[in-house]
Amino acid sequence: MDSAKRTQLDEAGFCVLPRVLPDDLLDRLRHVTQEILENLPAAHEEDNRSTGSMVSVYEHPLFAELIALPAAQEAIQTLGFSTARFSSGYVISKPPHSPRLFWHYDWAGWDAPDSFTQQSPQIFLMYYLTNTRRENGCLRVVPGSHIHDNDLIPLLDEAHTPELLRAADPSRPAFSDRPDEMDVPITAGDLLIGDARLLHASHANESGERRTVITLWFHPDPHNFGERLQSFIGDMLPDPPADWPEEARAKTEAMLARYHGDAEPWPWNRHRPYPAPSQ
Ligand SMILES: O=C(O)CCC(=O)C(=O)O
Repeated sequence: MDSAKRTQLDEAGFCVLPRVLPDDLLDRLRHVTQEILENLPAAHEEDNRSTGSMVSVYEHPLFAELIALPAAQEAIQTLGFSTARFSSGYVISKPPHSPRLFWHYDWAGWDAPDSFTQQSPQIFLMYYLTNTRRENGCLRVVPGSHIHDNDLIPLLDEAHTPELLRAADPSRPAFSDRPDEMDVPITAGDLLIGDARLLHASHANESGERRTVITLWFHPDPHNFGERLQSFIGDMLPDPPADWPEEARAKTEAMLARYHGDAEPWPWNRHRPYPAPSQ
């Protein structure tokens, strides 16, 4: 086990595992994502200036390889988890000269008491397809904000509203500089693993090139979660597309965080309470 990386994930809320993505898969992902992005209607990027394009990974069967990537499961095991199960994912591409991504967290099960324990209910696996740095829109994070209250939390509105997606008002706290933030520049092929409760955002892409990331959401050792949380996660799984080749469907299905019990799911709630309830 890599206890230094695990401690970083637990305490800071993220860690980077170098060279997880094989070069040939990186090349194929660049090619397929480029094709998908070229075919999007022009209005899509205009409506999503802050995030950039957002396309489900169910758009193309190549993503089954990424979802089931053995090297990613090995990386998860080096962090001390026995397994992690998949729920969904997106191709997120910031076009050249696009504004900052707003501060947000990805978790949406805030009614579950499990949301306030050390064990993460959800992690993001981010694969950047180009090297990232401040100038082309690298990730920014507020370390520790996945478990500790942070002054920014009560200042944030609902994430992913049309106004935020269009970056209509850059003076909003969601686009602000934070005293406790840090940059997370990445080398293409590295795997960035983060807690879905972590406050994160990105710099503006001031370069003339696209900056694309594929984000996959996984749930580490979900059998340890309360049943209502397992049921909540089970409820957010889209089925692998019926028109995918059988091999890609089977690969993806085997990774899904299916829940077969009858516990009532926690409701969908994207608002993190502030301060956090005491456990
Ligand atoms: O575009 C990025 O760098 C980050 C994407 C993101 O925030 C997310 O996938 O939740």
